[in-house]
Amino acid sequence: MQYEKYMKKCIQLAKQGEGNVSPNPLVGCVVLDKFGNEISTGYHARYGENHAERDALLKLKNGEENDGTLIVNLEPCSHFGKTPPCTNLIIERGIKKVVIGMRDVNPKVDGITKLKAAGIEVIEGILENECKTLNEIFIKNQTQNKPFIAIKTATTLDGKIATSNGSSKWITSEKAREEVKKIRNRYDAILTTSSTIIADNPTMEHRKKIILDRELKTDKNSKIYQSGEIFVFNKKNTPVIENKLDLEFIFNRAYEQGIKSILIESGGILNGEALKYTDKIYHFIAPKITGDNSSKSCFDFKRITDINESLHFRFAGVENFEPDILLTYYS
Ligand code: AOF
Ligand code: ZN
Repeated sequence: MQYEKYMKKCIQLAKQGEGNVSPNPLVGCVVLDKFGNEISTGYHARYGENHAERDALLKLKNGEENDGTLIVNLEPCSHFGKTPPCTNLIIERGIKKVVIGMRDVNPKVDGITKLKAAGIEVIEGILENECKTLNEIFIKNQTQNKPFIAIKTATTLDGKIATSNGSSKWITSEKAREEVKKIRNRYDAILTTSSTIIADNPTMEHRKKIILDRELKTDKNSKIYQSGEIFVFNKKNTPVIENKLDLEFIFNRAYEQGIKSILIESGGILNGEALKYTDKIYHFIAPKITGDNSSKSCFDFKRITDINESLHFRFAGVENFEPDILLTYYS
């Protein structure tokens, strides 16, 4: 289909907003003139700033968009939020056709009806699955009022994240670790535990860091505390259930504080506990084997005796970061 290549471009443009638009969605836009020539592009760059459609249209000053087509990965908004409705500007500028990737899940938005009422042709559902994946965080937030939770782990072929004495640097290669930085940027906060801080003293460069430290055992001089905004959960400010900090409470509290997505980067015990809240798993695998039964596993939570009782996940993709791979799963 002729519009797919432009929708792909919208998705690419939208990704330029990663790390800056939360809690808003990632949105990109392409404008074609009445002959089908691309005349402008735009994207939502930062929370509170222009939406993608407005960004693309305001770059045009001579009316060349008149009778043109606007392609956008999300249904244009029709409400007054931080910015005025995009539908109004689209109508004012004489756009004839609007091509949309997915409908907006925000109940305040009903742009399609408004556009159609103004006589604009609307085509929906172009690369809809890709558009939904792009905004999986926004969709979960809007439909469930909960943060999107992901786990990142990096293991050997035998599923180990460290040897029995805790040695873990480095399992994966430089290339894979560079990718981890990109993944982190898509999330509002990273989350780790006192055990990981004490064992590895990681920096985990990020804007926001959630630290689970039940007994307040971590040294405030640890590298993780030296940058970013820090949120510490401990037994004084968090309910404890069976000797563990209540994860649901932590996720809800984080959400109230504007953290709409969390990337967990910790050990097998927390990973195991967090699984039931987890939406997505990023699993890097290095072609190495520790061969030691007492090495630490990436998900360490219960002993299953019947293989049919294993938890099941939905395969989402595999990428090559030679010599390592990244497997992605949804729960
Ligand atoms: C965006 N960027 O490019 C589009 C959005 O408070 P506001 O005015 O920024 O409105 C946010 C809502 O607008 C958002 O929840 C979504 O439903 C809709 N569309 N949002 O941030 C965009 N097109
Ligand atoms: Zn808008």
